[in-house]
Amino acid sequence: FQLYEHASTVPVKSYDRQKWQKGYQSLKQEFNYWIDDIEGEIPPNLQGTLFRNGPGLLDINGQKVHHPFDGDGMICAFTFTNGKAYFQNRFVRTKGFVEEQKAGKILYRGVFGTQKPGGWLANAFDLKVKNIANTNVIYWGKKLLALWEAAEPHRLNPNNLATLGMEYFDRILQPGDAFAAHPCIDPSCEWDDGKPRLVNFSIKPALSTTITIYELDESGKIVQRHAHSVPGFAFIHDFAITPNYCIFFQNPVAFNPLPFIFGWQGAGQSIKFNPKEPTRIIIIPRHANTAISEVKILETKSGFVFHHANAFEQDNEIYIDSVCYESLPTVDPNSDYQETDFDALSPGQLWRFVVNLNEQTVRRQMLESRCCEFPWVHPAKVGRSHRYLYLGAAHAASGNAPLQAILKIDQVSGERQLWSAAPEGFVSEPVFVPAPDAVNEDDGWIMTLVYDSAHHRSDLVILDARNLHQKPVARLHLKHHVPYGLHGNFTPE
Ligand code: 3ON
Ligand code: FE
Repeated sequence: FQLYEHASTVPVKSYDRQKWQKGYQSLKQEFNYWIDDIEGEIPPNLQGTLFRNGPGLLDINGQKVHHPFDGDGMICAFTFTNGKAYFQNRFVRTKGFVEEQKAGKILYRGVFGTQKPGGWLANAFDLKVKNIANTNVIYWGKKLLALWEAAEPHRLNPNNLATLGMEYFDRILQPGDAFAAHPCIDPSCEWDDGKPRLVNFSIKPALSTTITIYELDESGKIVQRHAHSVPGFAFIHDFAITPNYCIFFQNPVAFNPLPFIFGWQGAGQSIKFNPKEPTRIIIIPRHANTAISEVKILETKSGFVFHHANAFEQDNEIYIDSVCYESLPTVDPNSDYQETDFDALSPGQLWRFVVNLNEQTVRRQMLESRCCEFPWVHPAKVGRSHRYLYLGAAHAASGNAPLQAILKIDQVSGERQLWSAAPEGFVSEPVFVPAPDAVNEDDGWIMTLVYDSAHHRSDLVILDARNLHQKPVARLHLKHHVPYGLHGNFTPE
């Protein structure tokens, strides 16, 4: 009996690393077809398209990229009409993609350590960047835009995903300018008669960093742009908005450009996280004509933050919910990402920060200790207080592990719901799609692309967001796998 009890306390892994690895094979083919292998039923009132982006190529003609974040962007589109779904995937025809496919070899260094063949001498002093358009995709102002934070957006045809060229928004962006991969849509901008606006930023890091904010109206026109300089180097992947503010977390990092310049490693690998230093919370007013128009910078301890779930203003304070890591490991030039030792890394955990601008203080509190990433809220709650949060999460309640489950957090009742695809399934970002006749905040669906390692194929899983404990509303089996991706958005049009 004792033996049995002992055995049951030995943690059993919910995943097998070799099975997880297979989700990082390139998908070289481009498809378009009606999905005919469906479990459950696609809700007939679900109309629109889910676009999502991510690295589609993890190698160039057999030469591996050093990290998935260096992989060429491939867009997937799932179009829903009258209970049926059409699938398409297509690579963004970036300049680098086209050149490398023609050459059959790596021609560009990647930010996360991909090197041209030939050792450091072949890479030294080559500081060109390849705009890989792999991080997000969004339909705004009748334009479908593929985003990568270090360069310009690519514009795509929303019907067949063909690449139309680079987007400069009536020349407000200049060649070489960046446009981040994490726009926020303010559902109702009080400075624009309550119409929605897309708010995004760009980062130009140096000894001090320039943060530029862009606001685009419904027609896709940039109607506001303002730039601010903040002290120190900054690597900022995401931000959050409220009706009055843009909020950035400046993670404590140091950047040493020499190993990058001399060809030893990528620029992203030359960033070192310094856990002893505080995180700076940068608060930039969205509207210059507000009473409080100056930039405020406060300090806290946060570890490293990639993604924010949401922010809102309440009782003269600003609330920000973010996924934080205790430390950020540098991508080692000699390591293989497919050999990741999950147990050796710190998990992402959800924290709430409360900023009091009058008192210049920051309070913080952990909301969820389970390993999680890719937070989402109802699109109408962006910048407003939300009740529900959806995240990709680990199957197990503690420890660091690949994302195999979808977690719903009810911030009013404290209830948690978990839908798990373990042991064979690995999930991606949960996109929340409001139901057309919605009354409550969770009336809608969660869509997530799940890699099924048992069949080496991916499924689009549609969950009823009101109750993740029910079996999925529908499970759409693709004819092939889709490599683990990054971000996307649903558009009802
Ligand atoms: O000076 C430079 C400033 C800058 C903007 C430094 C720099 C070259 C590193 C840089 C470029 C940054 C880029 C291109 C960042 C790209 C990030 C990216 C493609 C993805 C980030 C994803 C983040 C997360 C947390 C993903 C998690 C995924 C999972 C848990 C599951 O697979
Ligand atoms: Fe991101």
